[in-house]
Amino acid sequence: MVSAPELAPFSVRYEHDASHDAPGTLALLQFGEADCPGDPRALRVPLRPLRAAPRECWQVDAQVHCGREGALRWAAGGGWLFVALNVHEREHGGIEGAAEHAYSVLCGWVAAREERHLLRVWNYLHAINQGEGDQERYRRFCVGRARGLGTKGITRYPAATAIGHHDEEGLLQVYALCAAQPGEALENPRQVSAWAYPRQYGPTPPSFARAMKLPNGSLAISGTAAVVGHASLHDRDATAQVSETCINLRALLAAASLPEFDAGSPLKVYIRNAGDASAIEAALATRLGASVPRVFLQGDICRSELLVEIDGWSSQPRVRTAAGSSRS
Ligand code: 3EB
Repeated sequence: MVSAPELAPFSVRYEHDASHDAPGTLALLQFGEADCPGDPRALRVPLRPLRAAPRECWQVDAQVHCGREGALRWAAGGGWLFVALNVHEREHGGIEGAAEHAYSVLCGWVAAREERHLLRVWNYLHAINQGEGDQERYRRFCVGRARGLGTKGITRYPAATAIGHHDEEGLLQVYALCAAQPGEALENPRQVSAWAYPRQYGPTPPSFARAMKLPNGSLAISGTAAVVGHASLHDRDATAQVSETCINLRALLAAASLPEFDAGSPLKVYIRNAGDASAIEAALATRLGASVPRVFLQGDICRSELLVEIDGWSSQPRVRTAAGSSRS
């Protein structure tokens, strides 16, 4: 038997003037900026920042190789892999076909690599809430995603985010973090697992875990909203949804035995209505330490009654003290 390879240190941070050619850069996510066609690691994310937005840098302490294969772009180093794909719905008969295609290409490609464990995925699709009932585009996306994941034999779901963008019509962007060692999927004790949602939310439940403990001990946190059990709470009340979301996030940190968010916990805050941004920013300021890095992006949440969603990272502190984990 071949033993699992050692992984190099991996970290995520926000930085305003980050460059894709800094040593060890695995990915550089640029929110709403002009495309950067030169380097496969510099990915334009089709979401509009609502405040001055830094870039999100994924960094490894290792040499990085990168390239493209068809529509797919990738970078790998130290046992970690960034992979991304933009798919156009018109080439796949709609969002369901586009999602199936994106996942089957991505999973097929990843399965052949040393970094074959799909840990964390982001999905940005156009007009996510358009369509009624089971025809709603998010629900069709879920059907196609499950089919794309299923055909390649994935049974352990990655952590994920699925958000609606207002950029190019028909553009589906999927990007992911993979590694040469598996992670540990975690569920939220306050929430029904998404893959076990009842039928009322669509024909195929969403294929994601609430969080993924990465092989380095950090936590990749899925998009988290004001969902308790399987119900959305606080209809049309953005401030109350922020509070509920923060309670959900804390429950997830506790389940992972991680302390409070701190400077090593960059968060992305997706806001449906730009007009709610100030209220959401203020509500968050009372619930998160000032050192917690956050970006505010305009994004539609997959249920139309939800106004805000948060995803992010929480890194394992290097030295753990009793005091460090006892704040509540
Ligand atoms: C929820 O709790 C909110 O379909 O990949 C959050 C994170 C949500 C990921 C996905 C959906 C997804 O159901 C929505």
